[in-house]
Amino acid sequence: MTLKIYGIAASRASRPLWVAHELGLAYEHVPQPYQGGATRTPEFLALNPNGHIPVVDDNGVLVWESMACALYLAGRFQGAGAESLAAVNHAEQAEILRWSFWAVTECETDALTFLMHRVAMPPERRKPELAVQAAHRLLPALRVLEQHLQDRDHIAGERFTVADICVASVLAWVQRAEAMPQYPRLAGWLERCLARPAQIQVRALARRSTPS
Ligand SMILES: N[C@@H](CCC(=O)N[C@@H](CS)C(=O)NCC(=O)O)C(=O)O
Repeated sequence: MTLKIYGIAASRASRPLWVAHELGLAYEHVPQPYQGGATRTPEFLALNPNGHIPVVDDNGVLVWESMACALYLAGRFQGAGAESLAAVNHAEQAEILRWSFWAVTECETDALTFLMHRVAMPPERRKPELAVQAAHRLLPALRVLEQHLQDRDHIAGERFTVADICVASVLAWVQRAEAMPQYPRLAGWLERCLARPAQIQVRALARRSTPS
């Protein structure tokens, strides 16, 4: 098999994995862990010198940075019988790029802080006030997306695209934030994204890779 996706699904590797499942791609999943220095071996650093997952290896074409991996796969592959996840014109491309970059630059840091201090870290290490502050800082950005979604069901174009994956994969981390009900269009869109079969499959993979 020539397409490989490195990274356990309970990580940002879920982004390219989500694209692969939406498109029904044949790929090899290498469930590379990231804890305990696992991404700092010479072998892994040859794939990604930053020492992070995910990495996509498309027959020797190496892609790292999770959003780049998702955007690359969506542009490179068309699913059998599936509608394209990639842009079909320049206007859609502009939407896909701007919202994907928006998710990582305007939302990801605070969304991750919220996730870690509200949900993911062991309770004794959580600082609840950090989760509250991060959620508060996110409000203006969430308001921008709420307005964008007022008269549309998807982030870009008239259908589900890779932009929905890039943005939903970040905002999933704050799905349970108290402020969400203030943003009903965003909350409804996020719920629909996370209910997609491909996303459910990736979450099942993630559960298998998370020690209980
Ligand atoms: N901006 C990068 C961040 C990648 C990243 O930090 N990945 C984490 C897992 S979600 C990782 O590999 N951490 C291991 C480490 O930094 O040593 C991306 O989006 O791909």
